[in-house]
Amino acid sequence: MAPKGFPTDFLWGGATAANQLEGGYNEGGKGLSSADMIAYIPKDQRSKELSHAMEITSDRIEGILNGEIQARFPKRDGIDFYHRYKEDIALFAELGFKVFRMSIHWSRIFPNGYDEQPNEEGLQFYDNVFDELLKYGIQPLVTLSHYETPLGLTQKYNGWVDREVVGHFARYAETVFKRYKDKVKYWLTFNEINVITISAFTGGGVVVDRLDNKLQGMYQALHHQFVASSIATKLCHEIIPDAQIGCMLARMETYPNSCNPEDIRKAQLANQMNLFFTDVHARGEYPKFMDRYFEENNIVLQKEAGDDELLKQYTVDYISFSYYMTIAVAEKPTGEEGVGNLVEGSVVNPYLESSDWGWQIDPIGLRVTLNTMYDRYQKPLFIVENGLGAYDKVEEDGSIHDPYRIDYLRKHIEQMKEAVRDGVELMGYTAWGPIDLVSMSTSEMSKRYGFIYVDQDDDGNGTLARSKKDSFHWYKQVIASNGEQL
Ligand code: BGP
Repeated sequence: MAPKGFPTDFLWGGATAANQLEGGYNEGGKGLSSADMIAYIPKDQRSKELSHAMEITSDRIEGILNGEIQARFPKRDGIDFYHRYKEDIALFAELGFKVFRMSIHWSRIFPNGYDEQPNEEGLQFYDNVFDELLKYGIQPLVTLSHYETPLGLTQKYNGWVDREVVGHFARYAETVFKRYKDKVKYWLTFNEINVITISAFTGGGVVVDRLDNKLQGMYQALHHQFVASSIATKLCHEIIPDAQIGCMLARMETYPNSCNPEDIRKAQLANQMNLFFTDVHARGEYPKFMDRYFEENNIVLQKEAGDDELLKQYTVDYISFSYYMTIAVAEKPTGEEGVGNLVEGSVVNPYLESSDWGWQIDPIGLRVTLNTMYDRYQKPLFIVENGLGAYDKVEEDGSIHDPYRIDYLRKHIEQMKEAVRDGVELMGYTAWGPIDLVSMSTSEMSKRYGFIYVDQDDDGNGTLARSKKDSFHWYKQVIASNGEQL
């Protein structure tokens, strides 16, 4: 019989990343990371690219380091979770969270990435955070690398393009597995692993102007991350036998713009190129269709002996992904281009509404995605990011009415429930940015996702005080009713 609702052990919660949440970019012995190199570009000077972090050049890094270019830090480097984690976690507990997704900022533990010894103060900070979560019965779900490659690894090796980084990552993973083995049972290796082929700096600390062949470098860096992910999976199972470790993909379900077979084929290829990443993580081998892509783009991966066996043997326990929107493509696109130039030939889907940032809102697409992925892998799935970035208004009495956010989330959760009825094995759902945090793609504070409002503006001014939005009370009831009261 098809299940009627969510399983009783369904993991409801929220998701964050250290670099957008913590602040304290230079406190407690932390080194700089790729995330700290994101320059702040005011809205009117930005292009329509999804992210201003797309191509970070050597000059830009230099400019940030010598203070000529304004970086996100020190004013916009988070919302001060570093000092306020107790207050924030108490609010998550009030929401009824079963799980809290966060990342360990790698450069808090190994400030340069290649250091021999970890930084005790950084390790202690995460001990404190995990203890606080567990005090309320909230399970931490920890991402090892959320766009946070230590800058030292960029400077020394040009990031993940160099095989040496695999060893440094393995040491970092082993260090945190050993340290937190009694506290953390859910792990993720790389956030949105596919982003490395869109923005090599964001995903892998790779400065592309230092590469002779951009595509070759990006895919080589990716191969190193696949290998590192398998090594981390192996280590995790050895050190924490009762833990589960997964991968993470920015899922971009892509629709053909019409039933013209040319559009259908274009969409199929875009989906293959997106699912390729989870194919390697979950099936343990490169899919055949990538051979042609590599050949046509003169990409020759340098693999070491044993890599293929490693990928095959240490596949992930579950597959997680972020889901914000879908994309439509046409072989011969006309009209306005879809958001972010993420997929070549993208067009605006006339059947869908868009957020203020042009991300097309598609709850049914989430059901489609869940079914597609479960059909393909038959592994448990976990939605670890979903939400609506929106402008919020604080009323004179301090209240914040955000029915648009409730509407977005409600419709997506309804479709999740349908997918569970379709037979999809879904472990949990963590809404992105349960507390307002700094936007990844724009560095804005005003692109808000939270149930909890944070008083900080785009220039980093504000009291940082926390307050509850209407959606806070709504999500609390969703969790308490295990998704029945939407
Ligand atoms: C994902 C990232 C997150 C996050 C989210 C929302 O791609 O994993 O770090 O920020 O997108 O994006 P944005 O902050 O740009 O709205």
